[in-house]
Amino acid sequence: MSYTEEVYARVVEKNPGEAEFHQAVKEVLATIKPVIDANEAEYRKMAILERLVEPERIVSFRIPWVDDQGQVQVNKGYRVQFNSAIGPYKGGLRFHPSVNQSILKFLGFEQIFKNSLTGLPIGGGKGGADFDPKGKSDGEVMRFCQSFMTELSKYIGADQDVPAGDIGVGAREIGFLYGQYKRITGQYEGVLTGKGLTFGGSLIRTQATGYGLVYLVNEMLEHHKKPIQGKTIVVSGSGNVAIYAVEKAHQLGGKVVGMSDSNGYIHDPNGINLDVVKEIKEVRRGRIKEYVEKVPSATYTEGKGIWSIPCDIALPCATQNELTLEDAKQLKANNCFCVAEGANMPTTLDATEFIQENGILFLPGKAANAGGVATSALEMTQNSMRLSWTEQEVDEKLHQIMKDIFVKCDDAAKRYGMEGNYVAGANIAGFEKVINAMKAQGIV
Ligand code: NDP
Ligand code: 2IT
Repeated sequence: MSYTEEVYARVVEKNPGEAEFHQAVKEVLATIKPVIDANEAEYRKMAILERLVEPERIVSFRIPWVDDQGQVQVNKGYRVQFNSAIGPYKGGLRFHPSVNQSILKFLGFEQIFKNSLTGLPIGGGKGGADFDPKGKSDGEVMRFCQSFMTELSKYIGADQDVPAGDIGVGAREIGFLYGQYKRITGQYEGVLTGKGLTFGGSLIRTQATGYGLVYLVNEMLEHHKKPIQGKTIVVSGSGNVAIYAVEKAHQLGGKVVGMSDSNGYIHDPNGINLDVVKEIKEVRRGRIKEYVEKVPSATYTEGKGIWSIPCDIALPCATQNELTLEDAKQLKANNCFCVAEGANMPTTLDATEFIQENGILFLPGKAANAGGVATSALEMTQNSMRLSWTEQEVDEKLHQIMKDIFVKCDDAAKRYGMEGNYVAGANIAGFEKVINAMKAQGIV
């Protein structure tokens, strides 16, 4: 058995039941194998891979809070501090009923390589809770966030671990979390990113993941001489990442015809009216099906199936494993030529394989959604300098970072004879920097 296969087998054995974590490790180890094989004796002796797949620390904790009826509720919270070789732990917090240790470990593991690719000094981490913000009052969300932060505050800090948003954690939650951190510690510091603009947030952070995704898609398509203008696009989800992916796609001349939420999807052949989506989702926290009440040209379908809408470009921006092999076959049958992951690991492994084998251009989430965390790192920089850059400055920096990420992925793939395989390129380029830093810092 090769070193990568041995380590993968051990990960499965030592982390039973953690299917998402196994999946993320499997993909990375399979694609960095040529790098490992070239340095096998040294890496084995230093147990490089064994250290890479083991989080530096995981904390899990009880979160008691009182709901609007006076009933005490208890949730479970976590922070996975995966790897600090290149900077303080950095990564989002997810509040969703499905949250468990496996999901947060997969997300934390992915974050190591993503953050490395940004070129900025940030390590990998992720956290969250099995709390469902849906249907909760603002008061309930605030009390939950305060209880969550009361415990989490012991483990984070501006130079230690800097959380941000993810599914179910947006500006409202970050505000409540920040207020409680400040109250407990007395520190007005850049300990969270995605903050409001009046208390240390960065312009463009809200838009950054979606914008960055489309910047990278555009970069790749220009490289392959297939401009985004006039292309039909489907974007799953209708949260933070999806909304700003649609906005940037429209600005660059694409036409988005489908969006979704966990209940179903809309198809609007005239092109999605994003103002209507924003009003439903950002203002009223409503459901995507309400779109058809405002826009008669659109149809709503309950359940899964968004990938059956014919498109040139598919941008999964909702959640892990939402695009399956069957979906990939459907996309291929409809002549889709590009899939780029706005979400983390939205494409199953067999679907990714099918997509790549069938000549569909594919950008993995580690590269494609890195604009969010990159802009978070720019927020950290501004907080440390105690100043705020303009919208244009941040947007230009984001755009340049995404261009650089494309070059890194493209170069790394070429170096190992896998031109056009951006999954391998992203994993190898991300891995090389982290390993270099780990080796230099001794056995830690
Ligand atoms: P939001 O909470 O803003 O939106 C999530 C969207 O995905 C909603 O439309 C939601 O529908 C849908 N969704 C969530 N879970 C499921 C599910 N199990 N099945 C079907 N649909 C689902 O989150 P974000 O937009 O921030 O995050 C989306 C993805 O992007 C995640 O994978 C996240 O990890 C990733 N990401 C986010 C970044 C960020 O900066 N926010 C940065 C990089 C990656 P519903 O409302 O019905 O639940
Ligand atoms: O998955 C991700 O990269 C995020 N949710 C954003 C993390 C961050 O620290 O901005």
